[in-house]
Amino acid sequence: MPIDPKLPYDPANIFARILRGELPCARVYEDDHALAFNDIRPQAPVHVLVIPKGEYVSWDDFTAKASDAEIAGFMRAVGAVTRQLELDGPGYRLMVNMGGAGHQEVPHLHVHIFGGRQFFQMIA
Ligand code: DGP
Repeated sequence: MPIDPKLPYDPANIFARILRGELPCARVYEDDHALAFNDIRPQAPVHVLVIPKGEYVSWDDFTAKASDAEIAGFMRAVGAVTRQLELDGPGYRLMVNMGGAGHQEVPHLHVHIFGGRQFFQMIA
């Protein structure tokens, strides 16, 4: 069910609970700015989600409200995950779903990293 990206941050959302250690995850990477873990419904041989540690509903919320340091730290973390997984050689795909039309389901910003296979031109 897609979310309404204009709703206030819900601290009970699944990724908030993973961040607080209340729910388990298959952790791939963590630093001061971000946590990365395997997607529970993988759509590629590698399917990792990277989430910021701050409380941001969506990409829109994050880019409007996060500090430059948070944004830089998060972007660097996404890059670090891809290199740790050795995806930088073969290449990979990043995706962010934003709000209802983007079919975002979890109301805490997450970047999808897809890898481990060849991707093709994406239209929808
Ligand atoms: P999106 O549609 O962009 O909001 O993607 C949400 C993703 O989150 C989807 O690929 C499945 C994944 N997901 C949902 N619940 C959980 C969970 O409890 N654990 C993990 N690891 N992934 C989850």
